[in-house]
Amino acid sequence: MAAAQKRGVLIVFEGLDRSGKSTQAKRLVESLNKRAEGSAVLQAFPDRSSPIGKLIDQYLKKEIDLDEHSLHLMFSADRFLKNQMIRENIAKGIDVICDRYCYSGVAYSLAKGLPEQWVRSSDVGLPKPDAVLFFDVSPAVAAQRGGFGAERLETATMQQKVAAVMPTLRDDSFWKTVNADGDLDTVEKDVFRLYENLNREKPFESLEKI
Ligand code: NYM
Ligand code: MG
Repeated sequence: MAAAQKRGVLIVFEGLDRSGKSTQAKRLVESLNKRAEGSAVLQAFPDRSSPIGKLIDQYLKKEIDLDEHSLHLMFSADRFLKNQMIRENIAKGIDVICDRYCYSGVAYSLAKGLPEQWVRSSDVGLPKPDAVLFFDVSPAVAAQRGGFGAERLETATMQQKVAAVMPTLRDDSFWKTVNADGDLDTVEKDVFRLYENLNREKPFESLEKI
């Protein structure tokens, strides 16, 4: 009898801007696909190409204004549009790597002062990550990596607020800290070590709370 196929894993990269999470999420997917073609997919949130993501993109580029509550729900809805895709891939044994997830959603909205319980509720039911890799970058190193972008929310004040909130969302049962101050190759190796240690035997779950 053939061995039962192992499920894929859901890995989320979270952290502040310029912590290197997008670069490393891309590197992990590339290296997994080099080892076995089609074994991993990358999903950035917001997905700026989806109908909802296009509106979010316009907001971030300051082309349109949006009510903050609506915006929060749009970020959540953008993730739920990928709910089925994530679950199908995991069931097929394909790893899904996300560049940001609901923790960015909650952290940015709490940083803006939206009501906590309300903010934390709209992503309940999403696929639960097997691991959240929190990219911990020191302010000094982040500053060396270049200035802020021109998008909305990319300000020092907002980054400080998000930096204060993000660690409060931490759940040690599945969050892992990545020292993001290192050079690209060192961080890549650290990420890969964490990847290799993930447990594919335990059943895939949905988020019951955030
Ligand atoms: N952002 C991202 C939110 O405010 N809420 C969310 O749910 C998510 C996923 O959008 N400033 C913010 C964080 C970033 C911006 O930037 C998306 P990028 O560079 O595409 O990751
Ligand atoms: Mg960014």
